[in-house]
This record gives sequence, structure tokens and C-alpha cells, in this order.
Amino acid sequence: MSHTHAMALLAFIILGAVGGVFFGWYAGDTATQISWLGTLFLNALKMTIIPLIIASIISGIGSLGDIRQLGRMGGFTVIYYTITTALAVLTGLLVVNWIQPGAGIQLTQTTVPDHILAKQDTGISDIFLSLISPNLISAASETQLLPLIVFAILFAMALTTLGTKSKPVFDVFDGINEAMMRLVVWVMHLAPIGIFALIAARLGNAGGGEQFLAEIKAVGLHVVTVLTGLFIHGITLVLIMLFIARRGFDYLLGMGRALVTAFGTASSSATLPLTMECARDNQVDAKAVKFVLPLGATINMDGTALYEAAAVLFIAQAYGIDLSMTQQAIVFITATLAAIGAAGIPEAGLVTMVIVLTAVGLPLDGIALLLAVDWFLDRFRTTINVWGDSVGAVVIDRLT
Ligand code: DAS
Repeated sequence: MSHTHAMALLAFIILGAVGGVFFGWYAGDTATQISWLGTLFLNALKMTIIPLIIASIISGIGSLGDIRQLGRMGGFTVIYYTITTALAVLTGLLVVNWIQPGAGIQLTQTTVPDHILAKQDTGISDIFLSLISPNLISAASETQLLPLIVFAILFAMALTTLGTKSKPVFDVFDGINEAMMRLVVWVMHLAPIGIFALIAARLGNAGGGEQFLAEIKAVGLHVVTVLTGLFIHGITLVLIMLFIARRGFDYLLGMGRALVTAFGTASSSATLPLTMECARDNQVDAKAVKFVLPLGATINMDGTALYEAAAVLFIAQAYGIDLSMTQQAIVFITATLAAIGAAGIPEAGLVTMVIVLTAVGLPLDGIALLLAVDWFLDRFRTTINVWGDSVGAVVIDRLT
């Protein structure tokens, strides 16, 4: 896609997002009538994910040639993800200890949905178990990307050991990858109307502008804390882009279509095809696009990790519980790991937060405080998740 075409599309996507806020704000419940348009766009994106991810990873590993380069790229990628996620959690902890959003909160007891409470039996071991699926078809049908990515990596590694016999197979996956990227470009043109409908319907579903503001006010300082932390981490990632990846602000602009789509869909996985297309349009090396981005969309969630640390301490403050440094260290570790286990779907961060709350013995009821505004904060943390993956691609591209 040409730069002019990309920038024009970005302008229409931003227009769609802004229009969605206004329409949802004033039309309220009526705006939910157009939710099917948003669902159509979301489904069109999701339709491309599985074939694109499988083909891009296999094709990406096939293009590495020397399997040791995979080890090098994989090593750098995991180190980058670990460092930036840890930085995000640290930022979240510093901001929530500084602002103290939970102090003086009146606890209004409401119930926590069962699907969130069900997560309390999830331990850290479950996150590692989620790497391997015994049934790839069911993993694909539930869009569990991590076990599919692990399989694709192992399959491609096995393929590289077959020497010349593997070339025709890699050629097939190269072709599937190219065709899927072309399909993604077509779907991307639905983004303006799709994001308009997604935002308008969700805001309308929250009762429109007035009702939404009342919900925000109830936990206003929590929202301010999370948005401040995400903004700080977003700047940290910009500095990494400038001084480590040596890319200019044109890269941030070039990733704009994916970032606004992340905000509109609140799903890293659904946005992943656009993230890959934007990175490709921005001259990111194909190997980094095909390997780093799919992995990042599933295990690198800086926004989610930051949110979980900040939200857990907000709940502790609201209950008047003062967490010791040791307990905050436990929050630091479990928030980092829980973010790895979070799926790239809406509300994932709220669900895996149960792991962190359980680790420090905090009441799960506290999640009820966050429910009304989670859909709003989810959009910002998903945007930071995708931005973290995008910066990762150019950092790995430069280092390998
Ligand atoms: N919505 C998740 C994502 O797609 C982020 C989250 O829920 O924290 O990245």
C-alpha cells in the first residue's frame, strides 16, 4: 500500500473512531442498533488470523535459512518482551503508589461475573501448560493463538531439517502468507465503518455519555492512574523506538492504522493482521514481521501487565490493606506472568488479574469496582500492547 493511500486510510479510521464516540455519546442505547456492523468488521479480521499466523510463522522461519538465527531472534525477542513488560509493571506500581487512587473509595458490593471468578484456580503452571494444545483444531476454533504459534514454530523447525525436500513446502506457505496479507489489506478498508460501529455501540451500551461519565467518576482516580501509567509507558516505548531501534516518528504514524484499530476492537489478536500489514508497509524486515509480531500479540502485553499491577493495588487500597514490599514484589512477578497468559481478546486483563489478586490474598470482590470502566480502559491497554509489539518488531529487526 502506498504511503498516501495508508495515510488517507488512517485519516478515515480516526474519523470513524471519533465519529463513534460522538454518536455513542449522544445516541446512547440507539447506537447499539449498529453493533452488527462492528461485529462484521471484527469477524472479517478474525477470519484472517489463523491461516495468516500459521503461514507467516512457517514462512518466516523458512526464510531464516540457518535455524541458529531463529534461536538468536527468539532469544532477543523473549529478552525484549521480558524487559518491556517488567518496565510496564514497575511503572504501574510507581504510579498507583504515588496517586493512591483507592484511598477513601466507598466499597459498593456488586457481584463478580462467574467467568472471571473461575480463573481463581488458575496457577502459573497453567500458563506454561497453555503453550501446548492436545487438539490444534479446538485451539484454532477458540482462537487460542499461543499453542498454534508453538506448533508452527516446531513444525517449521522440523521442516528445516529436511534440507531441499522442504523448499516446495516453504514455497506453499510463502504463497499462503502473501495471499492472506492481500486479504488483510482488503479487510483494512472496512476499518473506518467497523471502528465507528464498535465504539458507538459499546458507548451506547454503557448508557451513552452521561451514564458513562457517572461510572468513570465513581473510580475516577483509578482511571487517571491507569491512563497516566499507560501514557508513561507509551513514551518509554517511543524512546526505545528512537534510541534503540533508531526509527523516527514516521514509524509511529505508520503504525497508526493498527493502533486505532487496537483501540476500536480492544483485541490484540484481532488487530494482529493489521499490525503485520502496517509493519510491512513501514519497511520492517519480513522475518521480524512474521515471527516477532504474532508472538508479541499473544505473550507481550505491556498495557495489560501495567493495568493488573495498578488495579490490584487500587483494590488493596480500597479495602484499606497496605501491601508490604514483599507482597508488591509478588504482584510484580505475577502481573508479568499473568499478562503472558492473557489472551489478545477484550477483557482478558480483567480476567487474568484474578491470578494476581489470589497470589497476594486479596478479595476477588474488588474486581466488581472495576467492571463498569474496564471496557474503556481495555482499549487503552490494548493500544499499548500493540504499540509494544510494534516497537519490538523494529528493535529485533535492528538487533538481528
Ligand atoms: N484486550 C486485551 C488485548 O487484546 C488487553 C487486556 O484485556 O488487557 O490485548
